Amino acid sequence: MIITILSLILFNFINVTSTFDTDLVIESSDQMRFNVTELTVKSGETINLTLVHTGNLPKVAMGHNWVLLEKGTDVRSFALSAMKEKDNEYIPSSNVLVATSLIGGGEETSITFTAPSPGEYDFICSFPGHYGLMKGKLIVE
Ligand code: CU1
Repeated sequence: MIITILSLILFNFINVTSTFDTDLVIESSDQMRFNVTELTVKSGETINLTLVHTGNLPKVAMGHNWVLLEKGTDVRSFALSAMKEKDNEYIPSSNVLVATSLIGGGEETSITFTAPSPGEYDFICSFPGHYGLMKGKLIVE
């Protein structure tokens, strides 16, 4: 009985300590879209974000990533500079808070980060030509 109780306590402890504050799953597709355009989190939370590519097209033709930009970033000029960063999976060295790897159809990738200070942040896919359709807001409360 005592062992059962102890193992339950231990199990719950392990369970709690290995869980993120917030798990977010974002789908992306061959139609060049994210399935969400607005996400809300709380400042300081640990976020585990998974980007899923539900399509079939390869990364070179329909690659997707999820890039969270610093507050106040000019999205259009950022996306134009990202186009030149092919060797770095289209991630420029400035204005990026967090970015996933670039993935193709059938793949998924995850990142863990701490939600920044309260405010609104733009997120995009920085693959050339995608930011016009693949964009949204992360709202941090
Ligand atoms: Cu994309």
